[in-house]
Amino acid sequence: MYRMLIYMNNNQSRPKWKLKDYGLRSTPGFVYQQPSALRGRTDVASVTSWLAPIVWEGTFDPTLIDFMYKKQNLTIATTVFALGKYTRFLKDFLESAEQHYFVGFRVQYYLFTDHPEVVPVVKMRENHHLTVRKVPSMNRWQDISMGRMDILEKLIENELAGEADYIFCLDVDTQFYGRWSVESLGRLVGVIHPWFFEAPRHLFTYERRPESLAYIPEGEGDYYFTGAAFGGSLEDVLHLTKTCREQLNIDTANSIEAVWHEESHLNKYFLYNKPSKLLSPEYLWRNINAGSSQIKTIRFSHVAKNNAEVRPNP
Ligand code: 5GW
Ligand code: MN
Repeated sequence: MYRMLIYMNNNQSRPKWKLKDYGLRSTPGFVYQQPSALRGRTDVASVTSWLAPIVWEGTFDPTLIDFMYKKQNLTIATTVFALGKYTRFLKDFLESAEQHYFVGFRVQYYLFTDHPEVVPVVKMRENHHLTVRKVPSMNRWQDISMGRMDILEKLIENELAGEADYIFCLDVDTQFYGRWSVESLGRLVGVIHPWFFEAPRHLFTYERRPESLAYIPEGEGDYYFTGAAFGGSLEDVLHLTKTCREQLNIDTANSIEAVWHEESHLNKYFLYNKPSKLLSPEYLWRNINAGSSQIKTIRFSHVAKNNAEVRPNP
């Protein structure tokens, strides 16, 4: 009896969001272009110093990876927040996502808004679903930063187990212009910020005051990551959101606000919890009209916005 109780407890304490991982399997007879041990992109790095891939156009074969991931029957949860006047971005965000985002795979969007009545009706592909959740209005940056991490943590912890395999958290003032799909999946995924991919680390806008828990000392730092897109497995993103939320809370209690809010905390997190995959700035570009020789395709980009017009008055 005693043993049986222990057994049952152990059984119940198994992580409920365990990542499906059957490896990547191909099939005899499935033909695709031969990968090369010699040729690849030479103008960009496609691997970090801790051997995580950096995804750029030309580093993966979409035909092959789509074929292998189809066998895994995955669901990708995707969160987006649209509070106040940011609801104006929803139509282009959702319509373009339905053109380019995980086409052929199961997607469950969770949209958090204080104005559910103005959410546009967008035709969803088969296997893509949108859930709208009402949240209280928040006006201050600090509340939105904190609120996002808190809501994400609760969503993963309480609702996503068994419902999704991976999650991405995206800004809404954005649009998709090209494929964003299974090549982006990994345990912990960060996107290199489009303004800093060419910059030395001392120019990164990390938090430099030791009083903040987002503090990164001079001489440290790998990349500068955007706060506008991150993701990974439920388990890893839960740990990320929990950590960032706790550290944002402690900073607030100490009356300090990190220079770039949750983006600063995210950068601190990624420095000491190395992402297993990095997405190049193709996965969050500055603006569709901006060019750069290394960016062969723009997949997702911030759209131009007038901050004074869309942000609440402080
Ligand atoms: C943003 C800045 C100051 C005060 C409020 C906001 C705000 C952010 C808002 O009023 N409504 C809102 O939905 N957001 C969410 O936070 C959106 O999903 C938005 O994409 C995300 C990050 O804010 P952004 O896009 O203004 O930040 P940047 O650094 O991309 O310009
Ligand atoms: Mn944004």
